[in-house]
Amino acid sequence: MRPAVIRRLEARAVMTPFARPLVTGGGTVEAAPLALIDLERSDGVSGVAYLYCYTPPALAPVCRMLDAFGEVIAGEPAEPFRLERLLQSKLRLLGAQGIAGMALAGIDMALWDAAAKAAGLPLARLLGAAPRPIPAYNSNGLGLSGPERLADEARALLDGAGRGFRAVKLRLGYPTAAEDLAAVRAVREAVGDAELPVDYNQALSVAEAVRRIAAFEATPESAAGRGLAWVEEPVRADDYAGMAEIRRRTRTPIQLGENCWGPHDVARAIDAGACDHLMPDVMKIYGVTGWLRAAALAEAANLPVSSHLFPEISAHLLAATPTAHRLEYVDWAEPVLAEGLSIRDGAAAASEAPGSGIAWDEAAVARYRVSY
Ligand code: SMN
Ligand code: MG
Repeated sequence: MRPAVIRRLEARAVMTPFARPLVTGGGTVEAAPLALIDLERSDGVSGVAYLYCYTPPALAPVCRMLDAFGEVIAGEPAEPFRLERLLQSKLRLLGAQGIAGMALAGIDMALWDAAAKAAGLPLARLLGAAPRPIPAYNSNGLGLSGPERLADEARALLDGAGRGFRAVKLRLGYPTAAEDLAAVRAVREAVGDAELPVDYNQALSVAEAVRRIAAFEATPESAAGRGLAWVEEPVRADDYAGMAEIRRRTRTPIQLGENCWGPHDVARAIDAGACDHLMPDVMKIYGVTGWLRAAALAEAANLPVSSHLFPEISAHLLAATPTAHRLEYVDWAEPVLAEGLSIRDGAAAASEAPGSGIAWDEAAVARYRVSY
């Protein structure tokens, strides 16, 4: 049988509205800039994937990079490992971070989606695993919005329209430690015994992180076993020595990984003893191919692995991850998806449909499409 080759790549830009605007340190985010990828193979199978571009000005450049890479891979065998090598070689001198690394990852995800569809299998099964329930946390809110609004939002997110979450994530990094503590207290009161991870998005210095984490650890809630599930990115994401220092001086697990570019950054973080938990982002880790390699490193280091964004494909990847821990649930791509990820009793389950769990709602894509 002749191997399928790449026939065509199409990139489309959309801005999908958030059901619940997210207040971050950098302002309120109301829509997600997504680059949609359709990759057509010579055997008629098409793979799809999306990239989350974070900031609207990055959307057009990401789409243009995808178009340019589409020309590089046209006519090549549709083999993810081989094309990862090819695209990495094109980026050797530039560096495979930022827009170029994102495009490489999106192509990899679409290639794996197509491979799973060609095999008639859900991606998890193609990878040698079975779709299974992965405990999820609702990450669709709890930004830096102040204690009054947080309590109501925490209750709503935990219920998650009947999905029965047992965990929600709270963003921290207010100007003062007292405000952080008040936010944690308000949410803890609202969610009872639910699991409560917090995310600093790199806001603190090492010294300030130690002070604030020690203050959480000194609360009666913490003594009563209702401490924080983890503290995510307390300092600059690539300050692995700083993260290791915080780990030596506190007890709460340190989580990082969403800013690791490829398995090599994961290897460096592990080497530095930077974290207790790892949460690769399927985009920045270089797609399914990079995830598999990062998951192997985490297994060897005995680190629990959670996902970052991209819940649909991540449900498949976590099913195939030996130390799988938590799935981060966000609904940001759902406005353009034919179907969202299924979550029952707070656990996500990858679908049994062939592929990576992503199919476009074309009418919605037309509605939210923007030019580039
Ligand atoms: C995050 C991701 C994307 C946008 C805002 C905040 C956060 C997370 O770091 O881990 O969800
Ligand atoms: Mg984070």
